[in-house]
Amino acid sequence: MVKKYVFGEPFETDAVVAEIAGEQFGGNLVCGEIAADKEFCFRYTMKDADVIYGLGEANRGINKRGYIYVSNCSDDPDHSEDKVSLYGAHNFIIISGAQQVGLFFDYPSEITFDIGYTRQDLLEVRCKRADLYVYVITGESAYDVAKQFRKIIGKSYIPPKYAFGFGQSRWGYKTEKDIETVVEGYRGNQIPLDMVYMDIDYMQDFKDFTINPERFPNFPDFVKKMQQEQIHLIPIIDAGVKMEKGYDIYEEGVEKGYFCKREDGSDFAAAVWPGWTHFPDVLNPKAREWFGSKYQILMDQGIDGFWNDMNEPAIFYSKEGVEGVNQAVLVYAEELTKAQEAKGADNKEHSDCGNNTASEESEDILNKANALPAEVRSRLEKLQNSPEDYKRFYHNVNGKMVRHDLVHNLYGFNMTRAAGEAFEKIAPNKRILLFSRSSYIGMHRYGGIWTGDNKSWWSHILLNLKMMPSLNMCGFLYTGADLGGFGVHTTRDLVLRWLALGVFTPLMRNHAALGTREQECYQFEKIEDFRHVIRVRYRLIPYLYSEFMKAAENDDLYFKPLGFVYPLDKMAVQTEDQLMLGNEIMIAPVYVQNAGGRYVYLPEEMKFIKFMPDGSIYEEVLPQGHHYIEVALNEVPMFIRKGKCVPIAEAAQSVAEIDETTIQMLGYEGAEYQMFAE
Ligand code: MIG
Repeated sequence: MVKKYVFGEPFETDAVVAEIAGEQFGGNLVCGEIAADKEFCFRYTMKDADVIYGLGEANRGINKRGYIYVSNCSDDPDHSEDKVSLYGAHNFIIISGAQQVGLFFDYPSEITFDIGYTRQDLLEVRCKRADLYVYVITGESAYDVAKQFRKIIGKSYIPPKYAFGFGQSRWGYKTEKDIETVVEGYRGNQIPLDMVYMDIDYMQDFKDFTINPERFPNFPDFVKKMQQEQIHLIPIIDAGVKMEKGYDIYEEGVEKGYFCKREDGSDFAAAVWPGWTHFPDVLNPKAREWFGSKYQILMDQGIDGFWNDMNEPAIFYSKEGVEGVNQAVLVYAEELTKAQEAKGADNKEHSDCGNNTASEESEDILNKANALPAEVRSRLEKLQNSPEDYKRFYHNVNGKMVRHDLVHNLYGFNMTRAAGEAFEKIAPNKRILLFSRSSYIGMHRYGGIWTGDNKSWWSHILLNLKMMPSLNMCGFLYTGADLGGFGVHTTRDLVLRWLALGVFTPLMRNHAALGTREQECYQFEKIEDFRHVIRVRYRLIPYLYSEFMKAAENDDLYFKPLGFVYPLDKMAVQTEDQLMLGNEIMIAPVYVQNAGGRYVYLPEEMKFIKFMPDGSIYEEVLPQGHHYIEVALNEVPMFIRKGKCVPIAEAAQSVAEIDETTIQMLGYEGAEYQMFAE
């Protein structure tokens, strides 16, 4: 059952699509209590056995207990354990214990989930303004509650089938040649591949929807040539539109008033990759339609997939911010001059008697002046994504000016919605690949997400795994992380182990940051190991695609925590490093360096499967309980649930080349599998 409570004057976020009559809150809740005065606060005392699920793309565990999380879409590339905000804002939690209660706080600005951080047994959700909708969902189980929530937020986005293939990306591919090298590296080594991603360097001066003509002299031909090799090129689109005379999108946006504005009505300027930019006002339906229509420029050149970046929106600095620092620099410069003058004076004063020591006072000034670069640097750093800047611009929402910080968490959602809504018009019968960095619940209807700038750390394999079911609860099915790790140098074993998890995530993409060690699969020794792992993905695609489609169609989860399937099994509920996938399998990747295997917990008897490097499949029935499984670096493990089976095809070089007539069933004898019928 779903109840919708209205507090104050909520902003219509369009997260929920079901028509539910809102009620004024009468003071009674199925669990916990609400104080809504000027500020809003939900409070609930957690019982020992309560598990708190949800929050989508958030740090830490599947069970969110024991920390604090703040929905405040942030461009922060350091996903260390202490971080409370990442790129998304997914304000849905499930309290699962004696009662099963889902809570969705539909509030587009900063909101805090203190889940046993301040006080170990206290769950507190608070935000500054008591203007929001709170949806309260009760059900039989956490799984049931999640599915009810998914029903009210509308169907999840479905990508084209090729997007279930493997993709290679790297910040730093600049030219046709760079991309051809990648394709040769894969095709030449018979490693399957369906997509190459184009990061910001394909653009002319980082201008959205442009192509650098020197690097890509005939782009449509190049796209075609790639398509003949079954490779889809996926360009990045950034939120900021470069301010440059003669750039049509900039000029049109200014003329039509489609950029975010300052209080005085002038267009707000922020520096991002292209230098000074304006942000399209994607919360204004007209501007959204306009910005979305621009994707056609690239679609007309053969492009059928995009990734949207920098849409928190990320800001390096604003005009106002720089002025602030300029002021500081001036003050310091003045101090520096004074100090030098003082030193000069001292020198003069003392030179007669041969004493060169500066007076204490001037020494003090000198020390201050010497500290200038560091201090200015830190001030400059503070300009990045500064909360002050988010108060400096406005959206035009149905004629009303709404200050950005009050709706901050909706920007990435609406940028992606701009594209998604446009695709429905431009190519109504075609699925276009689309995923975004920043998001709010509701965006799951228009695109997927990737989890942003992780690092080549072992702990981030596990973080990737834990985020997946939480994202599914919030509607995001087409998701995945930068495999091999984005930031810092990776290692061969890390890439292999991470790929063995990526084999199962709908979005399977290797991506790395500029300046880091090259991590394409052909860069390492014993390429055959990489070939094998990626081939396993392609063998599984008929199954993974079928389960994805079923989940999308039925508002179901593709990835589930074990506790959703075995809620009465305490051990299963506590398992944070294994996942259920679809209806048939459980995954348990290895995420520890130098480990030759790992411990797993089987809530029931299962068939342990290993895809062996020689192409054979190892099968062993294991009873319910704890086991240590050996898994070599070049093997891919998974488990098939008792009495079930999954379809496995022969591997292929691309999704289009998978031969469905080669499908065989793997698993328990006599079991049947129902393939999703298109
Ligand atoms: O400020 O486009 O998360 O995937 O490679 C960095 C360059 C901008 C951040 C994205 C990352 C991408 C990078 N971008």
